[in-house]
Amino acid sequence: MISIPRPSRRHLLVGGAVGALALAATAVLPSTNAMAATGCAVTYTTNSWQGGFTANVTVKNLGDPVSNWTLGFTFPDGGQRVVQGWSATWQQSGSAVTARSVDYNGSLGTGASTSIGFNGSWTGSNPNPTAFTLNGTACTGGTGTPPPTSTPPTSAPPTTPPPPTGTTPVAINGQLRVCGVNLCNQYGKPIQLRGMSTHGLQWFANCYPDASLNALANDWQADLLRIAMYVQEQGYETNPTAFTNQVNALVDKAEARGMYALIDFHTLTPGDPTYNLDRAKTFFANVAARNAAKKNVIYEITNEPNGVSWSTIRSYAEQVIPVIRANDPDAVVIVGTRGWSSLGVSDGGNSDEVVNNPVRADNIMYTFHFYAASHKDNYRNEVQRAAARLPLFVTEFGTVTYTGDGAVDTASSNAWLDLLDRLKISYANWTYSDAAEGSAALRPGTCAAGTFTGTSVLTESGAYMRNRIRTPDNFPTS
Ligand code: IDC
Repeated sequence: MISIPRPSRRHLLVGGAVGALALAATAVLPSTNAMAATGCAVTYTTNSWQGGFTANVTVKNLGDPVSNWTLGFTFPDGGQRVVQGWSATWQQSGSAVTARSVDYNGSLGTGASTSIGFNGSWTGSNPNPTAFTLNGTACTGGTGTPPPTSTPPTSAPPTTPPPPTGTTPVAINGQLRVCGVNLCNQYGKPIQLRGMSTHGLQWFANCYPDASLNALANDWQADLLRIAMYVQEQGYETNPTAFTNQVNALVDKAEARGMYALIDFHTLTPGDPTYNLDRAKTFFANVAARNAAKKNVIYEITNEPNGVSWSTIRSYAEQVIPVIRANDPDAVVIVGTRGWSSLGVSDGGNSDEVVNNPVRADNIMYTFHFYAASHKDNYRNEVQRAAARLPLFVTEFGTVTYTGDGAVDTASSNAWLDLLDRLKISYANWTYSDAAEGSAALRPGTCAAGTFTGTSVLTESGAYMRNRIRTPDNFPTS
């Protein structure tokens, strides 16, 4: 390698990468080699379908270390739009797109790379952009000129998380985030979480002592506990502090057993989530601040909107999500959909309304619910169609009818769960409780008796679900 005299080295360090890049661009550095001293290399790959695409972008810093950065590029076709991004703050103005670094990937040492991406839409054609800038300077790729070894980067490059130290779902997968249409683990790999939902905490608090959660984590091998906190029906609205505490206690119990905790703001009647907007803001500000440091928490901001338009649900989401983000910036948030979280199907609609008018926030997923004996092929077909375009999470489903009662529909339940397994869509089954109804996993009287392990305490639905959930997860770590 030709050694390049760098008279302003001190200045370069003070100025950081922007200074270095600016100097390179104005040809202060001598020789043709200096012109090759580019600051960054970008790879941009897409997976495209009619009207939509996922873009994965890798940014490699070839200049001096940066502590925050902005990537810029221009879409070649005026019909291309960023719909939902991740791992950066995405903005689009006309055809110009910027992605600003977020906390965890803002520090990029020399030679370090980070991956970001987005889901987009297109109308005319969908060519990839070819020119990129990092902090305003063109990324011309290539190998660049590394800094002298005597001046090491001032901050370490972001590290790949070390191998897991435990075997629980949270120990392996760590902090989750949405990537493309999937839920991804700390290694950036798509995963599926399988678990159970509580029944209403106001009625079934005695179903969730330590012994019950031990059985769920160890005997059932569940990945996930959904904590169903009704807002009406003698729920949260009657005693916000007590219900908030009850939810937090269950978050801790799930965490202690390495399970994810899905905090469900269980609105049902009335179906318009904005009826509970102020309560939602108060509740989520509290639980998000209190649980911000935990890796096992996922927020479900409204259970089953009904009798209300998608635009109203979307507006609710865009008011509640910022409250969560302000307190817990990196957690996944799940947004209910029209028609009892049926993606609109139970109201005669479909997922196009969400795809065409997505919630303007990143790291979010959308809810789909079904009851296997009531909801069959037309719902399954829509889920399959939507899953290519939207990150979906089945936060609640039953093996029985939508009333929560009746017999297990084994054929439909199999068809559903096979589909969700294939698409890696996470799910929670209604309910891990001993309610006297077909959807409950535990036989009536189990919770009072206090023994939860094995199959003798299970209903038909419980035995079916335990078998499905107990099969190995094989979470990918590389
Ligand atoms: C049901 C319970 C039942 C309770 C009823 C009203 O199983 O014991 O009396 O709620 O609170 C949903 C809802 C969920 C329902 C469930 C079954 O999210 O709250 O639980 N269901 O009807 N959506 C579709 C079905």
